[in-house]
Amino acid sequence: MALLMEHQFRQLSADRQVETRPFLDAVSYLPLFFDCLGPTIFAPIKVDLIGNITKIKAVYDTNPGRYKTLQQLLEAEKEMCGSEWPRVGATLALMWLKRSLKFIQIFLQSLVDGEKDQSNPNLMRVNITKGYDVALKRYHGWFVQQLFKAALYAAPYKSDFLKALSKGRDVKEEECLEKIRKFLINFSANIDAVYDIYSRMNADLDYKV
Ligand code: 0SG
Repeated sequence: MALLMEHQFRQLSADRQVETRPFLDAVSYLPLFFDCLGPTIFAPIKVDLIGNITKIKAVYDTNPGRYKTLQQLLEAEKEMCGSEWPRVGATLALMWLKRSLKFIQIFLQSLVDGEKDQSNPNLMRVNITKGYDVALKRYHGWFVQQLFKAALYAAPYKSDFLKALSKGRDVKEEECLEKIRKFLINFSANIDAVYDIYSRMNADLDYKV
């Protein structure tokens, strides 16, 4: 849990604008989240996530003043890229990144809500599947969906996952879940705000990979 709590997302201000720099700082620790699920098998997912973050950061670094908020960044690319937008640059990278973040959000929320397989309460398949169904499934074709189903069986036990999130320390499950609850407050608000930008700007694309 230390992993998440040490790198909290910023509380949004009243206008719900997401500032690019703090957002990038906070998401840069999230690839480690997939190490807690399984460092080897989930390495390709981590690579994909790091690729998204690197791409957004590369665009931001070209003009931090102009791209102070994520909305400004999307608006600038929309203006610059014409008909290719939104399937370009940081707009495309953030479109996929937000889906991975939504997966993490729904998965963790389901854990703290106590959703479980009553006959195997230490498994997390119910929680992981919920995250996947809500955030990603519709964007994956048959092959990737089968990969997901297979990968589900490599997911760790909840107790091992919570221990990994706590950087190897033995912590009580309820204590850990309480910290996740706190982490989710700002995390969820940031993700919801990013989804709202895509919806307002009609920037989301519905194709499958
Ligand atoms: C979901 C399957 C999990 C299986 C894990 C084990 C085996 C791994 C096998 C590899 C499959 C990994 C899944 C990756 C899928 C990616 O194809 C998609 C789409 O990726 C985007 O594609 C890129 O992220 C974009 O990068 S960008 O920064 O340059 O813009 C871009 O390349 C885009 C293509 O765009 S196009 O040119 O077509 O317009 N990525 C995802 O779906 C995110 C994956 C998150 C998975 C999270 C959770 C699963 C957890 C499982 C736990 C049991």
